[in-house]
Amino acid sequence: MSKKPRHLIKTIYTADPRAHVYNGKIYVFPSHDIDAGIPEDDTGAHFDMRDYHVYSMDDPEGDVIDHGVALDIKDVPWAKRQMWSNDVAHKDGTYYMYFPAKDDKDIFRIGVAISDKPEGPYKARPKPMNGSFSIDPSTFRDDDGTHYIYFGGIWGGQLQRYKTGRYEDNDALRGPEEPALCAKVARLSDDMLEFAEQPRDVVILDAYGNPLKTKDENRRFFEAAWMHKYNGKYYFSYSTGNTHLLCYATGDSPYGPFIYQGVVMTPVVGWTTHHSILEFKGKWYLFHHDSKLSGGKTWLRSMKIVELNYRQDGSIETIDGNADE
Ligand code: FUB
Repeated sequence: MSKKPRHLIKTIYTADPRAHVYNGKIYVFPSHDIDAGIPEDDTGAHFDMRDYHVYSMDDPEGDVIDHGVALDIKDVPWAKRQMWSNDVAHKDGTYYMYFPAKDDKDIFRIGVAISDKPEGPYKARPKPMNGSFSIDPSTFRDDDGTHYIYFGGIWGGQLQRYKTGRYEDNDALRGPEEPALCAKVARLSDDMLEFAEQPRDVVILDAYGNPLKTKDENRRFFEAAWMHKYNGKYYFSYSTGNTHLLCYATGDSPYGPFIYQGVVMTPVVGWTTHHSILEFKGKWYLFHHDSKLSGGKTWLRSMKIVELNYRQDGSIETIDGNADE
């Protein structure tokens, strides 16, 4: 594969691709961007998505199959709007889709929908996960079979409303010198339907062992949490949001703490950047998105793939987010 990103789908707009290997194929679970005619604002109201498609490919260079609508908001009893970035986990022949949406109080919650096939269709549970909040759930299965869920996003993702440990209708972030808000991680219950524990902070430290500060906008977590493992190390990667970088930090446990390492991808066209990292047949790939095909419209993005390389010391070579196909 060329070192330049390639678009995966040009028929509809797709964003936030989360990729996994199931049954020897790559399955991609993106958001489905639409033009809902809602003006752009800091709460992300212009991202008014209403369903999810699932895609598969036999290999990273191959044709991309669109399996159609796997879950529609009209079939989710508790969800009112904004189906943002989702992800899927597999256990004992069942596939579990985790997805955020706003409820009737305009608060993001995370729901679960179930299928016996990765491509769906998925049947939503009647209520969101107990104690769930914010956005961008992603799943990680460790080598011992334990499943974890990572989630969270500041600004429109509402994570700041939980900064005291409980919900407050207050969107102020912490002060610039205070530790930045963290993504969250929780082990999933044996039945995969709930948190098995109170979600914990995914703490990112600088090289001196200090938590990154709120003012450190080029390095602190904003949204798009993703976990992968390489050579026995845990790699936590994420978007810095308003500084438009995909960054990563490494640690010795799925809970962290993680030490900041660097940039996975420089800014793409469009405000958001969001990704997943996948190994397939011994090579590594970054799935991501940009807004090139829509002429830069933030809310109309298209998913892409590019090869990702590690150096000898385990660091990731930074990818140019603006390279042409
Ligand atoms: O797709 C809507 C939101 O945009 C996602 O939840 C964020 O991560 C950003 O990509």
